Amino acid sequence: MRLDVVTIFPEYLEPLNVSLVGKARARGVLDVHVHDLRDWTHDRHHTVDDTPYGGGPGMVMKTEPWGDALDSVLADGYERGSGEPALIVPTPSGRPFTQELAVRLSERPWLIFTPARYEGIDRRVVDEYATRMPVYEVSIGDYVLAGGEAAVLVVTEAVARLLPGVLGNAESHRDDSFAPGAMASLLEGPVHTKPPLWRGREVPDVLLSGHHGKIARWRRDEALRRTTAHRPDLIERSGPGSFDKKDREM
Ligand code: 6GU
Repeated sequence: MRLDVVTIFPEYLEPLNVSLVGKARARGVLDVHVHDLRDWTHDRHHTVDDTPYGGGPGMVMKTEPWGDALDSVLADGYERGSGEPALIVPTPSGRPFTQELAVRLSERPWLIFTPARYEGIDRRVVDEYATRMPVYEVSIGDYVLAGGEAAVLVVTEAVARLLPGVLGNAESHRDDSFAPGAMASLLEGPVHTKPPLWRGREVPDVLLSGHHGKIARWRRDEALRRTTAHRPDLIERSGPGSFDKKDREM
């Protein structure tokens, strides 16, 4: 998969060299290109923003640098046969970024990210590229960041770990919170490892019992307890009866 990021803070994307995403790059699973938006400015001050039409606070990112940057990135990718691009526009007014969207994005060959600073990018830029490729405007949560770069790191990590050959153990995302399947819509419960006794605290007996049926039921009960406490909305959303008492007792 090819990833392009156009930003005024290329150094903000340094974490893409580390850990799981860094390893995916080293293995050739991910081909990452980070670009400085100011490379496509032509004035002495490398201006990327201007005052908003209609008034109001803050500044808006200008059309021309973004247009020239995206044209250049697209030309390079097409030349190299990178496949069909999709544009990912991080914005607090986007659709929620979910595991389902991460899975869909992980199936695409080429993602181009446009993290903005200030009050966002002139709307005409998104409208222009939306005529040429799928555009996903995404928000990573109900809070406001100073810019989209942190969201690019979030989306990239969620997508990269789904790519074949990135996670050591292919089963590792089977039980993820939010993964489809039997535990769908439940958060993962607690986990334990050796030693069996630490500062007077024991690992729950059931986990040492070797009784796989009992272990599976305990894990499901704990997942349900945790979901009820932290995300009651996930239980509501799954519909009445999904997690009633009878079901829980299996
Ligand atoms: Cl993608 N960008 C910004 N600036 N703030 C956010 C966000 C994105 N997602 C949630 N808050």
